[in-house]
Amino acid sequence: MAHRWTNKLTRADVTPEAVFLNRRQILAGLGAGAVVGLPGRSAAMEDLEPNTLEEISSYCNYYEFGTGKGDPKENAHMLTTDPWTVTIDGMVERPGDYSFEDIMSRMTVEERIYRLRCVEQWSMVVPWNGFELADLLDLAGIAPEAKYVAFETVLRPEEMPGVKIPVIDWPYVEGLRLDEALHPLTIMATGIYGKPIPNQNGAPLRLVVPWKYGYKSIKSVVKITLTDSQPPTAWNKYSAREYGFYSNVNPNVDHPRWSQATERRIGDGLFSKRSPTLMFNGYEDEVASLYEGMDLVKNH
Ligand SMILES: Nc1nc2c(c(=O)[nH]1)N[C@H]1C(S)=C(S)[C@@H](COP(=O)(O)O)O[C@H]1N2
Ligand SMILES: [Mo]
Repeated sequence: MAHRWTNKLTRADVTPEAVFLNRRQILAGLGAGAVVGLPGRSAAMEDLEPNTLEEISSYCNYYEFGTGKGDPKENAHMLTTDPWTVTIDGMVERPGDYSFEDIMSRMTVEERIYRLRCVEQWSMVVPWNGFELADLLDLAGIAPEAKYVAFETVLRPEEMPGVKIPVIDWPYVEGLRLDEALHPLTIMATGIYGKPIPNQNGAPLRLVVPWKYGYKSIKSVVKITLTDSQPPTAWNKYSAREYGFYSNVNPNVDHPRWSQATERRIGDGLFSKRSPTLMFNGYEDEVASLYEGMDLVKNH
């Protein structure tokens, strides 16, 4: 397909998790000084050392299962993810209900290792398995008048104990401009470390937009609507002053209540050195052109 992009951050094959755990232990044993001296390891590569599946699936934000970081792991087993249907409607040629099996049978799943930067100043690195959102939208055929893509998470109060509390105006909704949605970095993830995505991470399929704050990556998607007007987003409805539509990772634009200049990597320990946050979460070369001429303070 024309929009195929060679991901320089991705290994060709899924490396078994055990290899990574082993490598981490070896690196920990050598100490930081020795790591820097290892041949063939650039600083950027070191930074993209994936977190363990245990870390990724234990420290989660999925408020439908509770607001504590450990709540989703505790409660998300209640979510029924099979059967699963994604409704694709609005400005498309072939609106309808697409079953998860049907989608999977038509997609090529590949691995993408992305840094996830949460607005709460933590980050982790996740080896996702997924496919480009553009390929999913191609199934339905984008109508020429479409300008935005709206997403919706499943809402099942009987399976989601967290929705009893109206933290968010449920269901959780998100939106992207069409060019952001079609960017080859934007994926629908269906797995982590080559296994089906854990429920607490958004099973059976979730959006991942690596240059935006984590909350743009909406979980357990049941509805995708192509539209010509900017869609509402869950956190913008909660507080428009704090959470804009774009939500691009930007170390120069602080959240009104805290700085976004640095981040703490999950797994490094609470007292480890914080790292500087990178513009567009390190994906500046790939995505800066989408925002040329835009005021990124106003359009935060
Ligand atoms: N439906 C839904 N999607 C969601 C959230 C949520 O509470 N509900 N939290 C978001 C936030 S704030 C972050 S940081 C990421 C976290 O993804 P992870 O838990 O898989 O790391 O999911 C995002 N997607
Ligand atoms: Mo987040």
